[in-house]
Amino acid sequence: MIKRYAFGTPLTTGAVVEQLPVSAEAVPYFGVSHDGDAVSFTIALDKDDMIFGLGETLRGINKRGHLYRAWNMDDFSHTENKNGIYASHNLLLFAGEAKCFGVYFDDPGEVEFDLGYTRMDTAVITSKNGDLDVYVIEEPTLIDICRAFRGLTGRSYVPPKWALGYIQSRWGYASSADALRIADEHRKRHIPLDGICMDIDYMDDYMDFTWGKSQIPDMKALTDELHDKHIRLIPIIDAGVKLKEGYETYDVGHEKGYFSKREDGSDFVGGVWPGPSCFPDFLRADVREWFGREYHKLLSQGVEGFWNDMNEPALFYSMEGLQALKDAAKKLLDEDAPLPAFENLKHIGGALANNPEDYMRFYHELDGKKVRHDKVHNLYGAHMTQAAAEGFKSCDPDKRFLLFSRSSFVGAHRNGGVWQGDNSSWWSHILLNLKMMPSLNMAGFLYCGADLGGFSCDTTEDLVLRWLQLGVFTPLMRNHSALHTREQEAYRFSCWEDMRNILTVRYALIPYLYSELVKAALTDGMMFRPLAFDYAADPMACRTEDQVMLGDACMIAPVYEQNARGRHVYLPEDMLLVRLRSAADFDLVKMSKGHHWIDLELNEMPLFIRRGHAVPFAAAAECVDEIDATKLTLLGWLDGDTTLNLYDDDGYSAELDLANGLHEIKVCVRGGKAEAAADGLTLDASRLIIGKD
Ligand code: MIG
Repeated sequence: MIKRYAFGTPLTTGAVVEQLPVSAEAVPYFGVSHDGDAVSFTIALDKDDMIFGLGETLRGINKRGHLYRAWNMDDFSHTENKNGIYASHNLLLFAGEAKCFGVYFDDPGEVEFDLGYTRMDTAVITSKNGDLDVYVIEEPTLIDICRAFRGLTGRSYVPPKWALGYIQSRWGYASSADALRIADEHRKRHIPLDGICMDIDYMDDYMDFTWGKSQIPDMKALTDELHDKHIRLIPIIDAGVKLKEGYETYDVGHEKGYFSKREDGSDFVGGVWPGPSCFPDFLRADVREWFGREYHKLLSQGVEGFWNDMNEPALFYSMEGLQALKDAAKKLLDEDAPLPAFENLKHIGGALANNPEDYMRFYHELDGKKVRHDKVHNLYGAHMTQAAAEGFKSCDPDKRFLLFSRSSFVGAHRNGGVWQGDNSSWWSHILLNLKMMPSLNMAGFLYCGADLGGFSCDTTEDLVLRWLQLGVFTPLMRNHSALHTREQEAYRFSCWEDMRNILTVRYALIPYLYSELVKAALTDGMMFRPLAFDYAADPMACRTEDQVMLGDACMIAPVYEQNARGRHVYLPEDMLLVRLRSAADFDLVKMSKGHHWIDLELNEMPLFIRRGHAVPFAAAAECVDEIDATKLTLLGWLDGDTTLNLYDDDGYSAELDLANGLHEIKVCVRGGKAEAAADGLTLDASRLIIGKD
């Protein structure tokens, strides 16, 4: 059951698809207090209460004990002290002896979540503007709460099936030659690959929807050539549009008044990669329609997927900020006492990017009214995602396209996926990647993943290999790194064959992963779940955060420490350990509920299958197109008969509907023999362990 409570004058955020009447009662669970415009919601916490949610944020799955802030921000250093990163997913789930409910704060502006930070026994959520809807969700279990939340906010985006393949990316890939070389280096070693991302340097002078003709003389020829190799090109699009007369996107945007404006009606100009740039007012439907159609310029060249970046929006500087910096520099040059002037210059320089004051310098139009940017700041990226998705639809309504964004808000999960932004090549960030997956799923984002191998800093071979062993399970499986860092394509390393072998596991699992992704979308379910969601009565499971549930049948527990040759796992029930070296090389170990040490050499990764469940495994393939989903091996530890439902379709039709293209294959196992209720499917049950012992 969901109830809506309104405070101030709520703005339309686009998060919710079902309009509920406003309840006349007082909001339950929370004490409400006002301070100027701000409104706070306070709740006492019992000693063992847990708090889940907040989607894409740092730190643990259980969010209790820290201060978080919904304020989308381009932050490339994901350290423990940070209160927020690129997204605002204002959903909380309270779980404890006397609590089991969810609450969603539908507020497009700044919201602070003090979750037992100021006082360990109290949570206080504060909306700075005080204009918001609060939805309280009461259901018997945490999974049901998330399901009800998705009923409220709409069905999750599902990418084309090829987007579950391995994607290679790097800041610096700029030309046809780069893309073809990457393709070739993978193909010649039989390292699987389905996509190559192009970063900002492919553009002509960082102008969206253009490409440098010297780097890419013929875009269509490039996408065709890659397509023949079953590889897709995935270009980046940034939020800022270069201010340059004669550049079509700018000229049209300027003439039609599509850019966000200052108080005086002139275009707001901020500095990003292209230099002085304008920012489309994505909150307006006509602007989204126009910007969405701009994507056709690349779609018509054979592009089928994009990543949208810098859409918090990131601002390197404003014209005012730049002027202040210049003045401070001049002062330093002119003055005799360099120290204070230098400190001042440093301070101004440090505050130049993403400065809160700059977000008060421009306006949007929302519901026909002028709103200052900071009041709706967290919507910008989500509305850019919507613009792109609408553009894909206006190009080809029958086709699914790949889209993932850096910034997001609840609602964007209907139109695209997200990547987890600029992580670092640190071991702790494998764990961060893992912990963020279920939290993102709670908020509705199913297609997600982190930069495998780490974005900033120089990586190491073993870090890439261990990280790929987690990436095998994340729907977005992309190796990405920053300019000037150590190159980290799989083929660069002495252990590249181990990396290739691990990638074969991914392709073997794609029928299962795709099926679970589709199932989660169709049933408003979660593909990744904290153990606390599945084993709420098991206190050990509730406190385990370095293992997560994956789909109906599996649990994953990656190694995330350098030089470790295994790890501790807690099994909340009997499970089959599949210790994998490749799609064809693995061993099966029956394990009982409880604590275990699992040996895992550097080239080995674990997958746990719940007793009584089976997982389909395909033969190794080098691209998604070549996966043979008609011949599946079943892995599992079965006591008796079991049934598994596999969802499949052509992988690119827009219709995601059981009555239309999508089909469910029922696989029944009876007395060790597998039968499929589908023509042309061959099942090999020789890897099933049947028996009660
Ligand atoms: O200011 O396009 O998160 O993935 O490689 C950095 C360059 C801009 C940030 C993205 C990152 C991308 C980078 N971008």
